[in-house]
Amino acid sequence: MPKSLRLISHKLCPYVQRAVIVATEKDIPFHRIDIDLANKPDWFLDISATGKVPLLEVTEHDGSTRIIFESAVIAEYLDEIAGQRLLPADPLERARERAWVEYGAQALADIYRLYTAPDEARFETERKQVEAKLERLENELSGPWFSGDKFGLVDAAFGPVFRYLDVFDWRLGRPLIERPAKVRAWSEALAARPSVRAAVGEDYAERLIDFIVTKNSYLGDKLERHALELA
Ligand SMILES: N[C@@H](CCC(=O)N[C@@H](CS)C(=O)NCC(=O)O)C(=O)O
Repeated sequence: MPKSLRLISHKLCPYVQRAVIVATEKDIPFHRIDIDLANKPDWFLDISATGKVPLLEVTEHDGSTRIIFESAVIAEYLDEIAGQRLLPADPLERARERAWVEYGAQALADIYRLYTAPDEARFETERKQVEAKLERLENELSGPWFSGDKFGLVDAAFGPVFRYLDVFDWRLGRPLIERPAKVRAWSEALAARPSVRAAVGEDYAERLIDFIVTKNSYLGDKLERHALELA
């Protein structure tokens, strides 16, 4: 284990959540620093190759530091430095899980397009795209976790995906996208998992809705109007 870890983060970033979930699952201590991505600090730009979070700053016992970026890479690094591996030992199983972690990143990109879609037609196209992704997952899922009895990196990757959908459903008071049965059970298990819950602050849902409302999108408008109706 290195001497210390600093995770450069953002309060809403789903990719940050992946790293936090893995560190929590593995009982790895780390210090989280949330930055403002709309006003990135110079010290962050100096150490970041891509200008994106998460960044993991690793300080070794000799005082040297290294910066690791890309959430999937950070998650695997965290998996390797402590405790029992979340990634399976078998190379083919490992490859399969890495591929589904990437599928999770594609689902996040779909959800970004969904909540920024400017009009109903685009929104509907994006909604169908997310729906199709969930249907495909239904056939791959073992349950209770993605690969069976053991929580793994694919589970960590999908915690933030379902968190988005849970917030939308909660605010709208109905499912925005119907989840197939196994996917529904999986997403409920993820929502109850302590590591997944602890990856965001108490005010995450409100903060996310406020952020989406600033996008002036079709969904942002719906979320805002619903909030006004509830008030
Ligand atoms: N592929 C990257 C994606 C990270 C990413 O897109 N982070 C967003 C926040 S959720 C970011 O830092 N955006 C700032 C920017 O692009 O300027 C990963 O998996 O770590």
